[in-house]
Amino acid sequence: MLVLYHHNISVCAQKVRLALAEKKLPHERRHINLMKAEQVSPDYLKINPKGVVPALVHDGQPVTESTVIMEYLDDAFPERPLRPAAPLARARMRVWAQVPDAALHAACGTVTYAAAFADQIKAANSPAALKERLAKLPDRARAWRQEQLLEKGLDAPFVADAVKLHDKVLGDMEKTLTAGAWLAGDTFSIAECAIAPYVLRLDRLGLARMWEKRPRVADWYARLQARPSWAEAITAFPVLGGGDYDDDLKSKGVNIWPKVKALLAA
Ligand SMILES: N[C@@H](CCC(=O)N[C@@H](CS)C(=O)NCC(=O)O)C(=O)O
Repeated sequence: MLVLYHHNISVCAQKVRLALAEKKLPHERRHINLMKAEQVSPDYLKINPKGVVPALVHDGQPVTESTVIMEYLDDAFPERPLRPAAPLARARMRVWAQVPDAALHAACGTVTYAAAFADQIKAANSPAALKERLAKLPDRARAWRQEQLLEKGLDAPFVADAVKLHDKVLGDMEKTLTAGAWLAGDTFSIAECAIAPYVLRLDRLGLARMWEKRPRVADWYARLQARPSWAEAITAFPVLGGGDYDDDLKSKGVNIWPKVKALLAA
């Protein structure tokens, strides 16, 4: 039996949900409320000692790290493979899959926190509760970044680099997609599952203009959204609101594009 511990709008959980949907693997899901810090509860830390989602439990055995989970699923359930068979295409897939792990994920956290989550977290916690929350995070560098973002929002010193990294990745995608329909070549792969949630996040933050002059990225994103896996893994999991994270900036009329545009130009 497969059990996925996840969160509706977590990019890393979206990666794994896309992989599960593409592979058509039946599974149970347990939602971890990140706003309520359930990810650092003693019970969850036994499953994922890093205190983050997702975690997959397969027949009682936990597997963590979204990229590792996707490859694990492909190893454990070879039907409907998500890795190209040719070694070179597979290597390219892995290079894309490690883009979030190398830096994009932290950059995405930075932009989302600065733009949306910081205010929500501050509204939901007293200063003492905030301090306690940060103290519980196992990753101290992450805790430091969150502290800065809570204090300074989009003016935190590392926000510009985070925005520029997203821009660079979009540029790399545009270039890569001249060679094939998908990031690792001619077939949909783990590379798509790994990168799509980050493009979706920019979209949800009202930053789709970052690819308005990147037609291949726009086309790739549209093709992903047309796949049945998108409905199953993404659209079926709406923003929760009501005491959980809410990244629905667009509907709230918040517009960070002018600030992001200025950061990109600086
Ligand atoms: N490298 C990990 C990163 C996991 C991660 O950072 N997950 C985020 C959600 S996307 C999380 O659980 N954050 C908890 C928090 O904000 O404290 C993976 O790929 O699984």
